[in-house]
Amino acid sequence: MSTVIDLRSDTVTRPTPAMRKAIAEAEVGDDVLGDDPTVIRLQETVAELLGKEAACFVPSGTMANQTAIRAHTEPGDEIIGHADSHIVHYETAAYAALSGCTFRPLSGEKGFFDVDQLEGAMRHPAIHFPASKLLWIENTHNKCGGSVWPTDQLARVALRGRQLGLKRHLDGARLWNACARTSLSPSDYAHHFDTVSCCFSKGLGAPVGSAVAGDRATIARVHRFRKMFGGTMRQSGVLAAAALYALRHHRDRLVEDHANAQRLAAGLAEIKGIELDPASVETNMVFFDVAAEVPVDAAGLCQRLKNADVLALPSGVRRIRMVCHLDVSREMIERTIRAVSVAMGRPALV
Ligand code: TLP
Repeated sequence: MSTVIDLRSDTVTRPTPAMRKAIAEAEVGDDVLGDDPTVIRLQETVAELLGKEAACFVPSGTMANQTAIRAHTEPGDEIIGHADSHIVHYETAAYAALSGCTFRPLSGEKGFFDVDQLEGAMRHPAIHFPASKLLWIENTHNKCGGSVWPTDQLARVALRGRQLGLKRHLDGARLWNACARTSLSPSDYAHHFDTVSCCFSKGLGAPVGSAVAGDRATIARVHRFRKMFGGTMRQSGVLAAAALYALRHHRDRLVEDHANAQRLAAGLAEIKGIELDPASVETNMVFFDVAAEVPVDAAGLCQRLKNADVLALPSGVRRIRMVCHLDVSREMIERTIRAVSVAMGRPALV
């Protein structure tokens, strides 16, 4: 019997038996009243890991980003970041709806930009303009390929942001993948930022949860806005226990996902009609294009793959994303390569 290979996202993982055991054994309390011991432990663990004073556990990456934006800004403020940031494409314009902010989009290969662009995007203080307030960096960068910011460039841009008086936030939904790629620690990245969001339910395999870390005063505001946005939970220690388990046991294995992504990219690149440079794959994501002359587009190819029990998501008219994670084995990668070959009308390689 063939099992479904789900490469739509690294969010699709299911808790392992050991994680479920940790969930079952979690000590809990009412976190609205601030007395869930497992949530407290998770928040302390995350703060320490990121080298920050405090952290706040939230239900999703979106809420992590949006509470951080709300904590740093006032209506009429502007966020400066890459045009393909997750908050631009996939968070329902919440920075505008919930915080009353605008977004100043910068371009740049792989989701990166440099100091001159940042300087050029700053608004002069005048009555007409929004106020430049928050520098936004995403690492790894999702829509731009799971790319990892070059460390010196990230340090340079973040430093200039501080000199220009900006608050600086890192969307670190996949910070763990960046660390696995570079061998830098989470705090090596986090110290360039005022706040960092990180996630337990993407590469790390927990069912639910993200966190925001920063200084005590800012995280107190994040706690307030989490409540306002409806994200403060009661006995959420059951979720925090899964996150703690994931942090402890699933970070080191991310290199396996990266190796699987490399193998997948190498295999797909051999298929005629697939456009993919394996060198573009830096972490757990593989993006490729279906060549213009192929008589099927991304949605059509994904449908054919679904019929073969391989799930992937279109990320453009001819672009497809596949994401490696905890529930994807090397054998599944080989099966995926064969399935794509067949779906493209090529004989399956054995
Ligand atoms: N990304 C999801 C989808 O929303 C696209 C995915 O499948 O990759 N920041 C980044 C960089 C993200 O990739 C995501 C989720 C989030 C924030 C939001 O996290 P959630 O889905 O937990 O709200």
